[in-house]
Amino acid sequence: MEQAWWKEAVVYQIYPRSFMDSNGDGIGDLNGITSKLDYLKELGVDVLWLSPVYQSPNDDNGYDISDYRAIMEEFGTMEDFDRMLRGIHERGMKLVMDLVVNHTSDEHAWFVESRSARENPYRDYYIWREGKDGKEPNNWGSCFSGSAWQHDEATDMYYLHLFSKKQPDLNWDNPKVREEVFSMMTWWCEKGIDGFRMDVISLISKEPGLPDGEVLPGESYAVCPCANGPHAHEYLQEMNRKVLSRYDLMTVGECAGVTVEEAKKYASLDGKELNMVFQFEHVDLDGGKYGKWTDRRVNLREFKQVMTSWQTGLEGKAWNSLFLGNHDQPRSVSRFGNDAPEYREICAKMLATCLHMLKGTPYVYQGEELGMKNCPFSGIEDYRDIESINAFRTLTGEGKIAPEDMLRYLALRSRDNGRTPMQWDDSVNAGFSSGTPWIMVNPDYTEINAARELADPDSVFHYYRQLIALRKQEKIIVHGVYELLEPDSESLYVYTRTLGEEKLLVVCSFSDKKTTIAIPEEFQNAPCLISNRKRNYEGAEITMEPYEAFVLHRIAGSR
Ligand code: TEU
Ligand code: CA
Repeated sequence: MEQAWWKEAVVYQIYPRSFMDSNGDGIGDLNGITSKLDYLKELGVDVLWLSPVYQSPNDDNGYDISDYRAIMEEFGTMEDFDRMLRGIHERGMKLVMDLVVNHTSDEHAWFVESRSARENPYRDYYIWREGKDGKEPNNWGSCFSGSAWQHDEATDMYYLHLFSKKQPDLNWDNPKVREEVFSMMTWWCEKGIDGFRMDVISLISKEPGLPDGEVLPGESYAVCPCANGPHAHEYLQEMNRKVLSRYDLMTVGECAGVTVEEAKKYASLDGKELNMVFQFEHVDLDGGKYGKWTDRRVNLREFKQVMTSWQTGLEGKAWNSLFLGNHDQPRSVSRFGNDAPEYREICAKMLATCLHMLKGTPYVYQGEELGMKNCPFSGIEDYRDIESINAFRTLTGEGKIAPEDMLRYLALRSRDNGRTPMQWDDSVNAGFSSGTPWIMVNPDYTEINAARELADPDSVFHYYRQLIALRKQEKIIVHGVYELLEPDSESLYVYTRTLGEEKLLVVCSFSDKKTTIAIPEEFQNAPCLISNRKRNYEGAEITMEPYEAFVLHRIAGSR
């Protein structure tokens, strides 16, 4: 079994704006992160992935970078960064930065030059096209509503932006762009960082000729057909040769639209591109006519099918990342489980068991280890995310979704749910800030907060700490081969992991009803490795409580 530190690691994602505010301006910052490193060490995570901390006008909260070699003023200084990095390394942890190079901010010096004149040397750093019959060059839509093209008066041409119009796409077909990116990456590696999470890296190679996409019924624009473009792997192999292979890094590509087949290339074990990718099939299962803006629930059988296709599809060929939440998703206990008071904690532990016992590198999103849940936003004025605000304006403005329905969908699915301040204790603003937070604090912070959970050995926090510790103790959790059991069950997710003679049986109930399961003979009376309820798991049949989860461990050589 090919070992590597990034296979055995557990990664913790920090959204710096919402993690900890050290200077009372209501915005999280680097010194705030540094003040919480001991908390993260106690949790036991190995790697910290920071959402972008570079200079940015924050049109998309840092995913619109105006200077890759400077720290966002609101987050602090480069000295603060160096202090944080030292603190991370002193505690034996590693730092992964968020690499956002499919696009820059429109305030980046390159774009300021590029838009100034058609013959400017930086013109081809971006994707400029003439309009067609007085309209945009093609029918692609932006992920943040509207067209993916913005007309620019100065040179009477359009530029491409798959996200906001303040996020112009870089032209990766231009070797100068690739060299600029590789030299910037090297600059950060020389500072001692330990890896990159690569933002929408599957979109960097656009189809030559930028052909129209398919406009779905009821839609005004086509979903851009950019994922896994003709040169994506070529450019990543070049990046690997010129930068990644020269350092001991962990790399994860955020690959919108990636399939298992494509992932075998992006995350191939031959190390020619990246270590792993984020796939999105499991978090696209509850989409509808207008994408994520629905109140549909994930169907467990479909969820199991998707997770199984990735577990078995990459086995022996590539490495999986494992996540249920991040800064773009609603809170996992609300979305995949049940955040009602009587179920929230046991459900959060069940979801953690289900994810962390799979094969791959698990990602814990800030607050997930506390069982933080969706926030009771009320009016559109509570929202901060450009995706939420644009979607509300467009979908209600075009009469596609009624405002009261859209507010319901936003409360269920907006990215803002994962961006409310981290809940440290039951003091004002959950101990996040002595100022006015940039986004509302979830009022449940008096119940759900780190201080309370650190003091409660049965808390969600301590359950995550045990799960993370087990990954270090039991090689089978990292390397065991996955196999799905009970595929047709609508309420139970049951799977095994096998390493030589050793086996795990993982049983997770996604139901709010009691459920009975027959225990395979080879696991009857096997010791319980971890469970979210204290009880005896011996015998041929187990009747489970709602959202109960347990793991039985058949140790090599036992009967
Ligand atoms: O996300 C890309 C992406 O696919 C998201 O837009 C996701 O599909 C959507 O938010 C789900 O509703 C990355 C970053 O994670 C995101 O925060 C940025 O807004 C985006 O790229 C542009 O940089
Ligand atoms: Ca601050």
